[in-house]
Amino acid sequence: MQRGLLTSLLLLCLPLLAHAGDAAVAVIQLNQIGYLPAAHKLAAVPTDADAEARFVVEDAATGEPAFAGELGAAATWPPSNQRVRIADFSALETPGRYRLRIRGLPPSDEFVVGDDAYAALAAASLKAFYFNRASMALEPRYAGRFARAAGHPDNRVRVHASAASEARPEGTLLSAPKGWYDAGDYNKYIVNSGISTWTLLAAWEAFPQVFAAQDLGIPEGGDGAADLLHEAWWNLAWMLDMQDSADGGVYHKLTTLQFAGMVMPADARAPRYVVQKSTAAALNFAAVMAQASRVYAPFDAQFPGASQRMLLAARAAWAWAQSYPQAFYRQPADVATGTYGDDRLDDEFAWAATELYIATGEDAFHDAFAKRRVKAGVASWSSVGGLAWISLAAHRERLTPRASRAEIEREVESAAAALLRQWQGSAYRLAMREEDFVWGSNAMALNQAMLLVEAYRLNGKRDYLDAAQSQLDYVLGRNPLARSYITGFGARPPMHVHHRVSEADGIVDPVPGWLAGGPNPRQQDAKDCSGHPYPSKMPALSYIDAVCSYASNEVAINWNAPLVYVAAALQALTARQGDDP
Ligand code: G3I
Ligand code: 9MR
Repeated sequence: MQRGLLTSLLLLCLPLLAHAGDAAVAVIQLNQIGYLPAAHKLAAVPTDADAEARFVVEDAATGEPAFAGELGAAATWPPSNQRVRIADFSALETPGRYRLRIRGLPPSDEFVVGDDAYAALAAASLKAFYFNRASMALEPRYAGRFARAAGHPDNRVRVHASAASEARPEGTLLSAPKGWYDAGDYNKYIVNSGISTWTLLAAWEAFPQVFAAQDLGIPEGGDGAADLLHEAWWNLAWMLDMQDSADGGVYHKLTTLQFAGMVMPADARAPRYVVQKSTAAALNFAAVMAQASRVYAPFDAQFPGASQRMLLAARAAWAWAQSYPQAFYRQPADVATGTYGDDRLDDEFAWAATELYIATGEDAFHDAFAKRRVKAGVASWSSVGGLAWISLAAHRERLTPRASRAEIEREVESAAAALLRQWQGSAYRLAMREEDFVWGSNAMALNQAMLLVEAYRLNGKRDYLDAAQSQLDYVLGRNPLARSYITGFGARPPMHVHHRVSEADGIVDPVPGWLAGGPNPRQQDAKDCSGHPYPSKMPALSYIDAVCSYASNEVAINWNAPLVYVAAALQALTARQGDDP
């Protein structure tokens, strides 16, 4: 109790100190869930605290010391302009519940070392997608206290003027139900659905054993296909309806004209529209449908005809994009919701071509990929070239001779090696640099982790896995704000995410399993957050746990997907230390 109070007081002071440019806050920062026994285990200790160099890890119940060590040298981390020292207790492998102690500081949060340290996280971060389903009531037996009425049937959606065609003039009614709400808002955007769905299916392809063992408690499943495949199908079914069968084009989004208020889905009844067909939407759609066609191929009994239908849909969207390579999304004057606009589409062309190449084995698609000359790198909704390379790496043993296995390995490894160097050179032992603190910076950390995991799967070099572990530690508490950024997980999770359901449902706790967007020094929401000023302009401190803060505290499907991936990857790979990855 006393310790809790002291820690809370220190945490309250933290933003003030940070704002004042003071470097130190006397709180030991570590992953507030814990670690797998074989994991790399680091804590960060701000230095100006009058701390000793020696640290002890003790059993949380008995206080018996389990491990002791010396802190590393102090160094400055530019994103928060703080000096920290690192405690490395990787050698502590005995399962248990622990805390870390340093004389002069309050003891750390408690954490576990255990064989299934991330099983609950991997499940909850995926269950979050179920909680964001459109067009379906969430029943208590699946949703527990987060049960809610259905919203957005989306079976009478209007064709917006920007999307009108001869066969479907403005005002035509279409049906495009299901799918996931994008984020804290209730709209559905093809571009962002693309990378989100792809990342989940890539996680399934890489770590099927983790997902096969999951029972998410969703309405579907138990039929020999992993719950992940059923969850992803909810969104794929919607995406398929976003394609105009007359020409293969794909609408950019399904949306209201304005963002809804902070109300429950069933109370958000403004008319919905499909808006402008775009090249970006067609290519994201083509990539995901091609990938899904191969993922679902062995499950034709559970998803009859789906695999074949998705491949045809992918080809049609690809063909449309060849005819309209520059149909960039332009937000119509009467539409104010998310844009997901992107005028650089080399990476989208390369990604779609790659997924079609892997699905069909047709060399023409490989040529279309190679022509775009995209590099491997950390992915985001607007930058998807790295996804092409990850897919090539995952399937490198089965490609046609047109693809160079050596080139694929070199490309992925060299992109990850840059991240590894950043991790090694960082005071906080993180790959994140100042410029990485964009809108959704926490997902940047996890997309970096994903690339590191991919390199580890190629080269088996342990550092890459350790660096990925560090990135997960960051979102779970080894950060200068000493907080977990995942709802329902860790000692100090976000409580006021910009998520309409969490705000409107009358339940104190937010819907669990969601990653908050994270620190973002551009603070684009400052005008809407006058009651909750940002504590600092420093990149890694520019965060507020306030519902007004859509630029630092929203949740989104494309941010949760790499969390699912990384939690599953560490669960699968760390447990097998010593084996070939
Ligand atoms: O274009 C510049 C780029 O040149 C520069 O390198 C970069 C550096 O920060 O900034 C770039 O633009 C940013 C853009 O994202 C691309 O990363 C904008 O400043 C930034 O405002 C923009 O933020 C996007 C935000 O919507 C506002 O449009 C986020 O990436 C995107 O995740 C977010 O998505 C929203 C949806 O629109 C609506 N639903 C919720 C969802 C999550 O907040
Ligand atoms: O709630 C909206 C959120 O989902 C979006 O990510 C964000 C940026 O597009 O916009 C939010 O809506 C805000 C709008 O942009 C400005 N006025 C306040 C709205 C939040 O209540």
